[in-house]
Amino acid sequence: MNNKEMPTELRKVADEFLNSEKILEIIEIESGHINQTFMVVMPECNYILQQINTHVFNSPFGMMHNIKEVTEHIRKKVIYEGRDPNRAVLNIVTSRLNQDVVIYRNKYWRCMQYISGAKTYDVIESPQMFLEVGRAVGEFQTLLSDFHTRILDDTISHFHDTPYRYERFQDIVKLDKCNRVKDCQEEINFIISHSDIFPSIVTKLEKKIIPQRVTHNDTKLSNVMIDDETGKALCLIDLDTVMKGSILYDYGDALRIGASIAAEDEVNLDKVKISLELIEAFTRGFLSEVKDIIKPAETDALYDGYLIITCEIAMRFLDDYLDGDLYFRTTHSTHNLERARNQIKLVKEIESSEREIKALIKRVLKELDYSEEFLV
Ligand code: GN1
Ligand code: MG
Repeated sequence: MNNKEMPTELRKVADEFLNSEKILEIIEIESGHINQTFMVVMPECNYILQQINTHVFNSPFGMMHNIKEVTEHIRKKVIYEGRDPNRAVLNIVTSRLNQDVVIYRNKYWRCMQYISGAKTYDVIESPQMFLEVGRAVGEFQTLLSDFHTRILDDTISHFHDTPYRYERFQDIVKLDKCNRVKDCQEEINFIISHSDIFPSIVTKLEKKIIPQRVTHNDTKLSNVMIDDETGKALCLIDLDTVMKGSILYDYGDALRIGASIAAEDEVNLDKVKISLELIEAFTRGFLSEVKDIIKPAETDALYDGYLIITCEIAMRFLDDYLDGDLYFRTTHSTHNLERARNQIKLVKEIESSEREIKALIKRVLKELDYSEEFLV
């Protein structure tokens, strides 16, 4: 829509952050399952205007506090390293009144710079591209390894607390408020049959076998900006869920989408397959960046991260289907069920390649000269 066609609400909000006179166009971007996103096209550069979904993020100020703190920390480091802070980190645009969030008619909005000459992808195009993504996910961990988790709000509590989510899932199944259990008993049984694997990461965190870190928690491929010219991954975006967590979920979530040949809602399950070549490329990029910070107890459990997060997301899609599609944005009534089936197929693929995946992780660790304690 051009400046004249723009709804008054959008124009008013844009005007709080930018000079709306100069706006050439506002385009709605369909990507992302939670917030509503618009690209604001201006003569010099573009911006992202987002309406925050406060049903999901009930503390928008806490969320923005996390994003501000984390991006500030990364910005200082990339400047020190001589890199361009406009491309190597997400940049928040504040309002005329210097606020990170503008509230207009009870809706919460925020604005960010769009990195020009770069974009995100929904499906990976080559192993080299995925190696780059692995580097970006690993680098994010390394840049934040000296950032204290206590500074951050728990934006969504129990976000990757898989056993907690399983408890809620069982309640939703029992309630069956939309009478949909009958459509997906097989899928429900699949989740139940995998529930024994759910606690392993949170238990290790609780027992301090693995460390709590500042993690991204939503490392899906479409949250990584890739430079059009160089093909290099520039930075991670969508920092809404940055909070304390385990590196294992970040590793696994990136593979969940990036190493799958098909899109997350592909309904032809024959197409839903994992690529060992892609897993290896990502693992190489990731492990090359985290070498100085990762612990043997973490590299030992990388496979578990991949399996558990994929199962967790399958459960979350199924949960939302049973709950009447209140959480994830959907385009049709069976969308969440289709996503759940897709993710369940991925879980089966991951399980049948367990030996190969574990072997390739070891191979990469060796190739990158990780010390003996990582190789036993
Ligand atoms: C949601 O907003 P988006 O699309 O980046 C979700 C993630 C899921 C993902 C599945 C806050 O991410 O946890 O992994 O969908 N974000 C939230 O595609 O729940
Ligand atoms: Mg998100």
